[in-house]
Amino acid sequence: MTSLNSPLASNGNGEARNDWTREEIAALFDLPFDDLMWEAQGVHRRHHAHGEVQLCTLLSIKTGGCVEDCGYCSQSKSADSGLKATKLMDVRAVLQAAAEAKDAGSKRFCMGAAWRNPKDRDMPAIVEMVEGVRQMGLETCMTLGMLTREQAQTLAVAGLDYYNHNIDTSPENYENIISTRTFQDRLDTLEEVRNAGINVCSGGIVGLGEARSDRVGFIHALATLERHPESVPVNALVPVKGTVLGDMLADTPLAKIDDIEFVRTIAVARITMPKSMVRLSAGRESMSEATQALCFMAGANSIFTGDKLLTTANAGDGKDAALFAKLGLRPMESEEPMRAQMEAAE
Ligand code: SAM
Ligand code: DTB
Ligand code: SF4
Repeated sequence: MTSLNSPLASNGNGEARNDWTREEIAALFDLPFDDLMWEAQGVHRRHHAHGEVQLCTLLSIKTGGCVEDCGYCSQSKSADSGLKATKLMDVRAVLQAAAEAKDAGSKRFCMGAAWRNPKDRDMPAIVEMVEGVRQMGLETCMTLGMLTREQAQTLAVAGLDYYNHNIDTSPENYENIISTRTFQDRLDTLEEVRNAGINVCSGGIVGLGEARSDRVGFIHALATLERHPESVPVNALVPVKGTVLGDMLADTPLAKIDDIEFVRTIAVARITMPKSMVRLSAGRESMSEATQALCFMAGANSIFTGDKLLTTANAGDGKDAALFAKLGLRPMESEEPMRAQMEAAE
């Protein structure tokens, strides 16, 4: 078992470790729950302003009709979810939605497209969206599928702050969830994003019917990247009728991820990637306040706000405001100055 006195999360000089072994990560998952939470809280308080939660807003700028076959996704052509496919949104409509998100207190605006990869003819509109949202003083994030080197560089020049590209699950479970691309394809795009100088947002989904060892493998893959992703979204599967995994969950309700196991995953992400923002992402709508509170205690410090994620429902601003008041949480002002302060104090 991992010693609780060891400098688990850093290599002793304040740098985040990227030499985690699977055994070490499995040992964290195996800790008694209170030891795991204690350790995660300690790491969280050493590296972040505790009690502050970053608010991000999602917008689906191109919905449905996706040629990929991700087993969880309502937007895949292979799913029978009844979702109507749309074209890429008009730039002005995107900027209008961003302005509304800003008025609601959001600091990051994440734009998602149901593409395997963007076509070069889409890039001018994408660039206009990034530039326009940035001019409003919001942090920008895009998730558009796989990128070529040139596309990553175009987004970097446009000033894109973050690119979201999830590895989703362990390398060995990947082909059970998605057959139209490989785990290595994901890593290749992450490398292009990193090399272009864009901040990396990469995480995954739990509750796909995966084994604990897959959750270990998922965190291990992220925590051993040369540089940890700046943002790590952890999604709980939102079961959508007509998708392979949504239907699986409807048929076998016992396959639903246990709440405590979900909290453990957040805690292990926090400990192994101490400086990253860990986002409690999809799945909050059906999560109790108590489970969400445990996720924040385990080190989650970012959420998606608003009534809608991309195509499914989210908890909503009213519920979140009430939860923040109950828990004494505060919306984070902006991540960058906060990170600089924490690093200066280390
Ligand atoms: N097409 C792009 C891609 O796959 O990278 C961007 C959009 S995709 C919807 C972004 C991420 O949302 C996925 O990688 C997955 O982690 C998450 N996601 C999609 N559907 C979900 C669901 N039903 N429940 C939980 N997370 C989901
Ligand atoms: C991420 O990890 N989760 C977000 C964002 N990145 C793009 C998407 C969640 C989607 C949930 C299902 C839906 O609304 O379609
Ligand atoms: Fe397409 Fe992304 Fe959905 Fe996969 S997760 S089907 S790539 S939109």
